[in-house]
Amino acid sequence: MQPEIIIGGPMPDTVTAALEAAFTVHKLWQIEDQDRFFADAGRRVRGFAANTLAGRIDGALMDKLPALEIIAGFGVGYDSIDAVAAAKRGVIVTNTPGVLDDEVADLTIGLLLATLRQLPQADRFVREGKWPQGAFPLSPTLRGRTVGILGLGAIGKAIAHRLDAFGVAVEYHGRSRQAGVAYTYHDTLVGLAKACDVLIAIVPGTAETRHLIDAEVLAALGREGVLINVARGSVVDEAALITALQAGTILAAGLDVYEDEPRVPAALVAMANVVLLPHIGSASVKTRAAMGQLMVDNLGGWFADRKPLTPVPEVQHLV
Ligand code: NAP
Ligand code: 8YV
Repeated sequence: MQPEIIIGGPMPDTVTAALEAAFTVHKLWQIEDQDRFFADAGRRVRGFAANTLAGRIDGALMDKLPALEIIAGFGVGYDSIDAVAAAKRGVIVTNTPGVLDDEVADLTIGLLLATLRQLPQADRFVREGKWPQGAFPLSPTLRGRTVGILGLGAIGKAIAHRLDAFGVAVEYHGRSRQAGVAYTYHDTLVGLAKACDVLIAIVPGTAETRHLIDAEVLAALGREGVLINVARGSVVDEAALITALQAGTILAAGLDVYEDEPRVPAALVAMANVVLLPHIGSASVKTRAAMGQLMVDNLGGWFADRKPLTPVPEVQHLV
């Protein structure tokens, strides 16, 4: 008998098909009477394929699934899964590190250039037929800037590597100095923000990183400063960001993530100096397929011989 699993939210068709081929699948968002489901079929569910963007998986939900053994996340960030609650219940949590680093780094560079050179605004200018009336205004530039990276982990390093080719200085802040990199390390985020005029956030969304980028950090970034957030919305105090953008305390922002996705504050939508993306850092067909395959392999590895490929740190002692 195939193990029974829940899929927490819609995933690419190929990923859903791979899950359906290997497991007996329940699609949580399609179940009308969830109380009845949890009292009946839910008691047989051994695995959970978790879409990061489809709601939080907390201890209360785990308690409704007494046979649950593994929660396999579809993404590297697992802030939507309470991994500590899972570990307490002996439930494995896995994520999909590594297979999306280059894709997210590419997107970050694209968002940075789009924000500085105002590419979406220029596109709108052409489409709205404004070009015959005069040239598009001159934009800010990446030239001569110093880029600060908050979180020089796997993706942060891939971003830094790309920035090397652009000939700009890279500095960073994180919990600790990274071995084997020549970039200047700052032991405070305010110190990094003072030293740079672009700040890229690519840390996990945790209690410790919540609102790390606040009014003080934005003020330190300065009037020519540009914020790029491809981490999690929670890392930035969005109200402070809106105030800073409106007051001209910083120059511009490029955002892929928000505090209350998929809701984006109207104040951000109204601003001309902000580029807004709908959380698409890893969202190419190829990379989402690779993430999906790793998630399926984590589930398969666990059910075959209790060997998931990429368990998250909080549960590694369970493997
Ligand atoms: P990673 O390799 O684990 O790197 C994370 C980095 O953040 C590490 O250098 C870590 O420091 C640092 N960090 C962690 N907590 C910190 C804290 N409290 N203060 C300062 N620095 C801290 O993770 P990754 O694969 O690069 O991914 C990073 C995050 O990007 C994910 O968790 C996810 O939230 C986000 N992400 C977003 C998208 C998107 O679509 N926009 C796509 C993928 C990932 P240490 O070296 O000391 O551990
Ligand atoms: C995905 C992400 O949007 O990997 C992450 O942490 O944020 C993205 O790759 C998300 O995981 C889709 O579920």
